[in-house]
Amino acid sequence: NKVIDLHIGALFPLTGSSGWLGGMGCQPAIYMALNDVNNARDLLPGYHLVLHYNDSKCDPGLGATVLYDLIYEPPTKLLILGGCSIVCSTVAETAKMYNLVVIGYGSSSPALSNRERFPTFFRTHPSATIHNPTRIKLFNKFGWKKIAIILEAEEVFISTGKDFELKCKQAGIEIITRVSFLTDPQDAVKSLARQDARIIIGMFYGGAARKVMCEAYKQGLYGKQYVWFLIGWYEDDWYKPVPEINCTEEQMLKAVDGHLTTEALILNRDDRPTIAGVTAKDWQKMYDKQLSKSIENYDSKRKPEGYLEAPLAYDAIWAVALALNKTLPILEKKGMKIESFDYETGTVIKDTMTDALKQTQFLGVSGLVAFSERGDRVALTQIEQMVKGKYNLLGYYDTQADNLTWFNNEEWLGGKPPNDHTIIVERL
Ligand code: ABU
Repeated sequence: NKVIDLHIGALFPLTGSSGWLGGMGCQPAIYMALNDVNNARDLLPGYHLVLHYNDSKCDPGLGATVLYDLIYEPPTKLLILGGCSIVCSTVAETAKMYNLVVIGYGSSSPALSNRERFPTFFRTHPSATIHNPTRIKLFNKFGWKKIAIILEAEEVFISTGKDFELKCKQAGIEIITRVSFLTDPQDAVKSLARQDARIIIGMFYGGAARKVMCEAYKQGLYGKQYVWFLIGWYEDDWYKPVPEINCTEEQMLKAVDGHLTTEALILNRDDRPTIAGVTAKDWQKMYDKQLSKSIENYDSKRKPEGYLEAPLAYDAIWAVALALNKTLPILEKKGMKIESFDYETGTVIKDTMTDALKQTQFLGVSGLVAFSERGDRVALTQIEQMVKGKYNLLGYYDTQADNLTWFNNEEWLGGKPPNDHTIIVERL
């Protein structure tokens, strides 16, 4: 029997100088998954998934061009995979007009949970709101009541910041200032210094993080009186200066010393076999091997961006394959075939696919994959601290059970956690 190709379009943020360039780590995981689903005997019998992709550089403008090329260059794509949030928003808003379902493997923006704006969008990546209860748990643990926020003016961080402020208000925590910047954080960091900010939440992409922390060094916002909370999905050596950063490695190391990070735990933690047929730990070993084959001169000590999110990318393909598999008999009953999908008249196929995705549930390498009405994943968060350029694990937080597992590994430059404001000691 003839095997029919089903075509999937993908945008990978592979190169560029800003945003999240996680395509490097996620693309090999997606090819692993394609290989596995195409070889799974009972899945999509008679069909073969084929990927067509291009580099979005995590740039929304370029992302739109890549999307139009994927749409208008034959063959017709059945759905689209998207990476970073700022590209995914553009892609998901446009794709719905072509009856295209979009699956985000690397998009954390809470704004993407808006079903009215993004009715055909699903993601395996947890929403960035997942960090906020963890941050508040830590403020309470260390007695911090006055918090400052600095964010890159992108929807992903603005919407995470809004959720954070709301949760702080509910917890009786004061936001003493919220500053944002487009490209140059100099004025925003100055403003933090003027407001006597001590506990500072930073929400930005890795490239901007380098600029902010270099500026923090210049303005003296580092050391024993300050605690920075940053996002945990940057590469381990993200703080190392690049040509556009005007700080030395030594200065950057001083600025980032002691900062805390929060991040969703993305690899399944128990020893049950996952959809990959192996435990998540074994899958990780297979993925590590795949990386050394896919990336030229791969240095296993220097993980590519997107390494952390690779399980989400792998599971995204399985979610697609399982959902498509579910649509086949439904479409058959209606006298339709999935390969007859086209952008103008594809409403029934698109609706059948979105319904199938909503019902799709499986144990992926990233844990339980299920798409709630709002499309969000639930996950544990992990808290780390950078000491002398290396991240140490401090603990885990389970938001749903309100359970903080803490290893007492934190190190404070002043021997104890700093105060959240200047304490004025009056002399008699
Ligand atoms: N963990 C990567 C998230 C990147 C993004 O939301 O754009």
